[in-house]
Formats: sequence, C-alpha cells, structure tokens
Amino acid sequence: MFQKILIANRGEIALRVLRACKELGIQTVVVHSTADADAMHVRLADESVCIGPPAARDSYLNIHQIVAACEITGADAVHPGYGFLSENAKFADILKAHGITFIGPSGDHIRIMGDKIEAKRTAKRLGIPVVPGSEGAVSDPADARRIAAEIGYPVIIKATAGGGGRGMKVARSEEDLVQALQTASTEAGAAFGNDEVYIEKYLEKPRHIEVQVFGDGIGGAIHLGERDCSLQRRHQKVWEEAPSPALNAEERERIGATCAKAIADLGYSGAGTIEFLYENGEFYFIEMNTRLQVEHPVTEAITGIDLVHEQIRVASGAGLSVTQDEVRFQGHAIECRINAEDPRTFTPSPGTITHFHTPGGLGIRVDSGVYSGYKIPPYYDSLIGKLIVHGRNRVECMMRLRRALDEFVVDGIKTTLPLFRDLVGNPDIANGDYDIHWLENYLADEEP
Ligand code: MV4
Repeated sequence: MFQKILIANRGEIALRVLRACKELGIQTVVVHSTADADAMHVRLADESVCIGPPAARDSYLNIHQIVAACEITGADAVHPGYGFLSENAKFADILKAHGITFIGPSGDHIRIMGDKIEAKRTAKRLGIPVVPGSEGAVSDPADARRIAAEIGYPVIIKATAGGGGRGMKVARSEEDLVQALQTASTEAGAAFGNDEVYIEKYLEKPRHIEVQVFGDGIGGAIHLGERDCSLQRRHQKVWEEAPSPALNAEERERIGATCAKAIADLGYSGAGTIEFLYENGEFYFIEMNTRLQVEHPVTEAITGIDLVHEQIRVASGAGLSVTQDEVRFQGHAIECRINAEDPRTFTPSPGTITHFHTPGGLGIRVDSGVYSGYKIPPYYDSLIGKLIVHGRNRVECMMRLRRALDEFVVDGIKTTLPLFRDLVGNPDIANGDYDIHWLENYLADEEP
C-alpha cells in the first residue's frame, strides 16, 4: 500500500480524497494555488505545497510543479480527482516515468478514450452498443451525404477531440448537412486544434445514463450499476440519481454485465464511467470517462462501496475489495450540485459565505470544503458542495431531499439551492419523467 498520496486537486473533491486516505492510514500531501491557502483540505492535510498563482494553468495544471512537489515530499502516488489533470495521458505517463503511481488508468487507456472516434471504435469492438454512424472521421461532403442517407436524418456532427457537448452540430436534412459539416469542422479546429469530425444518428429525446465500472488492474472488472444524469444545463450536470428511474433490474443487469466484460477485456485499471444515451429501451454508447466523477457519491450510497478506497486499492495492486456477486444495490440516492451561482441565470456568484449550515439526519451526506467565513475565489468552477440523499426507495429519498433542502443555509452568496427546492416539488421530477432536454425547457418556461 502507498505511504503517502499527493492530492492534485482542490475543493470538495480534494477533501473527499483526503478523507479516504486518512481512513486508510495513508499520509497526505496537498498542492494548492495561492488562492486556496485557506481551503479546508489544506488545513486537514499532513503536508501542503503551494505550487503557484491562482490561474489553473500555472498551478493545478502545472505538471512540472506537481512532479516537483512529489519529489520534495516523497509522495509515492498522485490522486488527480476530477477535471484538471485527471484525464491527461501525458501526466499519467510522466508520473510513471518518475516511479510515481497515477491513481487512475494507464496513459494509453486515457488516450484511447480521449479520442472520441477511437473510443467508439473500441467500445464497438468490445461488444458495447454504439450510436449508428460513420466508422471514422468524415471530411468529404459526398461521404457525409452517403452516410447520413444510410442512417437517416436527423444526424449530429461531433468533433473527434470534443466531448462534454462542445463542437456539435445537428443536421435535419441534406440541405443542412454540408453547412453543418463545415461549421463543426472549423469550430473543432479552432477549439481543439483538431478539425476531425464524425457523424451519428441524432437521438431526439434520450436520457443520459452512465454505468460505473471498475477494472481491478489484474484482469478482472465489475460494474456498480448506473446513474441517471439527464438533468443538465449547457452540458453541466445539475441533479444525478441512482438507480435510473427509467430502467428495470433486468436492463440494469444486462448493460452492467456488458460493460464489466468490456472493461475486463480491455485490461482497464481503475474507475471508469461508460456514458450512454438511452431511448426506447435501447442503450447507445457516446463516451467513456476515465476518472472519478463528481456524482460518484450516489453510487456509493446505493452500493455502500467507497469508490476512492477502491481506486487506491487497485492502483496499489491490491485489487478490488468486492466481487460482482457481493455488490448489492440498496434503495435510491439523489445528488444536487450546489453551485455558487444565480439559480436562474447561473451567473457565478463568488464572495464570502457569511453563514453555512448543512442538513443532517438519516440518509443525508454533504460533501463540501466550504465553511462559514470562507471566501470563494473567482478563479475556478462554482461547485461549492454536493447534497447526497439516500432512502429505501425513490419516494423516501425525495421526502428526505425536500426536508434537507429546507435545512440547508448558505448566506452571503447566491446558490442553486432555490432551483432544487423548485425541482423537488415538480410533478415530472417526482415521477422521474424527464429526458436530457427537460431542464433547459423548464428553465426557458420559468423565465419572467
Ligand atoms: C448526442 C445527442 C443526440 N444524439 N448524440 C452532448 C454531450 C456529449 N457528451 C454528447 N451529447 C449529445 N450527444 C446523439 N447521437 C445529444 C447530446 C446532448 C446531451 C447528451 C447528454 C446530456 C445532455 C445533452 C444535452 C444536449 C445534447
């Protein structure tokens, strides 16, 4: 097992990883920017190293500074959290070259999944159902026309280097197609330095359902069920739940088993998330994330498994602490992302939190690094905490969530809490009746 882990992140996830390290009796080092000297995880860590100014590119994204911090402190592993360097293949490779363990998959597996065409080709080869579309990149308008005619309109054009919704264009007819191809390619070139695009059948009203997988690093793999993350705004998840209100036990078992087998065959190591669009009872692979996700606590709630413990175990060569047969899904969990933002316009609202009071009681978990008197710096994303609620079933979970939201106090800044107080009372949400467009439509209708 590792002696000392360096946490290359900030905010609630840095604290989350720190807690797992403490439970495992592993020494902790945190790296932080000058803007984060007052952060809770910096206070709680055994050691801390200031690695640069506020701008992420000069601190949390500065590979050389982080490697130097490892060398100085003698850390033998790095947990990257999510965002920042968590899906940077070069970072994984450099750490390895320095004899430091990257707590995550190999650089090669990160690279494959970072290329959306390569990811899709790999998924298909491994028996995962994919969205019908072009086999690879498309640049010739004549090829595009032929492929689109084959799969049928509407189609969507996506950037190979994209992901997270950037650089996509929908074409509803052959007349739109050539223009969409041109625009998507130009935008992709400008945004990612790679103008390659591919074509898929456009699904009109799918749900976003993702499967949590874990490769044990020694040839095996398990799945931990799915999360429904359909409630998003501008490709930012707002509310996530497990299990998905749309799936039955048989569908869950089938897609889970397919994903676990694929991950084992790939020889993948560590936590992963296989993202699907789900429509009319069918799953369609879109992307795979090779990191721990923000919404991992809903999976922890329904399985009782600590995903960060498992990541650390697997990275150290100890394998997983559970077999697939030992995984039991219990009850229902919902996560609300509490952002320092205006609840209607989502404009960031940094500043000082004058009062912070979190809800408690049975089935309530709050993951947050903030406290009364904490000043939210303006340089990073606006997530200040996550409320995760667990109940024996979805109805109980919703009752508890409503109560917990009433108890939650964050004064001094604007937060998205009022949005969740609205959502928890909405009939569609109560019924689990929503797709990937529901929230944007709801917000558009609510506008004054
Ligand atoms: C799609 C799609 C419809 N059809 N692909 C957006 C983010 C990226 N991960 C994939 N995305 C989509 N891909 C096909 N073939 C619709 C979306 C999409 C979406 C997906 C998940 C959650 C929210 C979304 C919002 C708009 C569009």
